[in-house]
Amino acid sequence: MSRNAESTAFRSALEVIRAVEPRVADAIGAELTDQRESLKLIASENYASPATLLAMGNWFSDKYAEGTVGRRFYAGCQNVDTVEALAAEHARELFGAAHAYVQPHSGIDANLVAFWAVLADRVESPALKKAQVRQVNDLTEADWFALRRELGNQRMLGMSLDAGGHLTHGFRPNISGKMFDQRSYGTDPATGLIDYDRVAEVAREFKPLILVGGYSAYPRKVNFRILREIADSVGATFMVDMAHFAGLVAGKVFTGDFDPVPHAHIVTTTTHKSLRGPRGGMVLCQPELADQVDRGCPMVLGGPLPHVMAAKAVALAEARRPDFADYAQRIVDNAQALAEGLLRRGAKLVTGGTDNHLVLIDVSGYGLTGRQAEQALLDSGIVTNRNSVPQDPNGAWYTSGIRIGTPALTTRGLGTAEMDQTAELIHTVLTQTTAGVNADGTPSKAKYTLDAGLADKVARQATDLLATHPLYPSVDLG
Ligand code: DSN
Repeated sequence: MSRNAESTAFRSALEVIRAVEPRVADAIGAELTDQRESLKLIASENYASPATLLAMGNWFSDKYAEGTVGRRFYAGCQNVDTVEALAAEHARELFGAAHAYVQPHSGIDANLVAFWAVLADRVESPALKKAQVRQVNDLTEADWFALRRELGNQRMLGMSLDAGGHLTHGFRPNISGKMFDQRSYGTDPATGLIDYDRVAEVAREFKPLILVGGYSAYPRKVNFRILREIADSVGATFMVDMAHFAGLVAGKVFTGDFDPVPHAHIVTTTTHKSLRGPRGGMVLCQPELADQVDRGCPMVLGGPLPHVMAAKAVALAEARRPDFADYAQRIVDNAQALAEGLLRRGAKLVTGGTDNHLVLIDVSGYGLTGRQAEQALLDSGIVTNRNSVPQDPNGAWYTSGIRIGTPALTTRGLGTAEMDQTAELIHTVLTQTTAGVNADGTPSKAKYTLDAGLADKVARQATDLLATHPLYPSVDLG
């Protein structure tokens, strides 16, 4: 594909949009400028390819396609069938999965599909069988009432939020916490690592229906073979949410015990993080859960988004190319170089380093909360997000951590030498930021002081660092 064709495609699209609502065209253009000029270290973000982006902007968006390939509730879905089948085929081949469901609109949706597939398989199906009926509509009122109570009375065991687990793994502010009786496993306070013996102990006591593996802020590999053994020992279904590290699985950086697909009954992911696809979700599963997973829409999902499934097919085809494995390895090399650069400069890192795409800095070592550090870094052109650390004294809003990740900068082509320079910029900002005080003299968790001249200087250095690695070099908006 010539650079010229990509430039023309985006320029023409903006021209068409500008004729209707110029402020939207301006905002799209401004977003490209902002992304080009900032050091994007948000661990869950990336830059999708022009082909992936363009696959989303078309008339597939106009089509309703409830159902699955070849079994739709609407006529005229032959082209949607083509892209959905392609996306699923690429996903199965890429991950070595028996079944792939590519309709979820997000990671939360993918997890909901998975939870309800397991509930249907483990709770609903046995109830239907016992009542000798084929579907829920055939149950008596009394049996339906009993089944609803049973569905709402199940247990889930997942990683605790402050150890790096995710809100959708059974925490109360999320629907999963209202659906399940939830318990958490944390990490060893001395090492910050998952203590598998402790997970086994909690599983034995709690006897969950679902054991969830996976994280959004744990900087280490997880041994999924051991978690599967624990799940089997208590009769739990083993689910893994690999949203953060799907790219590392796709790129064969995580193999054997660290690849969740051969070990889990069901695996969920987003497609836009390290996997570098469009914003969306996906479920992979063993054959016995396939029928239930395919009921995701209308069970918990609104109509599928065919334009996004088209983009998933494009991005998954890209991830099957040999150069994706090289990309995935560079993500980890960069994260490790960033971690080493920070450690050398005196930063305190959760678990003391990283095996994956992310690094969690405990900014209490700088006398700051996560919120103060996040804002000071943002003032300096460095985009990160605050995150809890294990046993965080500052809670989930202010936090004591900054989570940084390398998938996006690696896509831009930055390497380990630039990661060391990035560590220097982060260290400079965090050592020069001072926590503020409230009007009553108490320490503030939000206010901070950072010399504006220094912030500008770091922002310029960040832009210089990025200058040799232009973002979307093929796209010139003129
Ligand atoms: N928003 C994603 C993240 O940042 O980890 C998942 O919740």
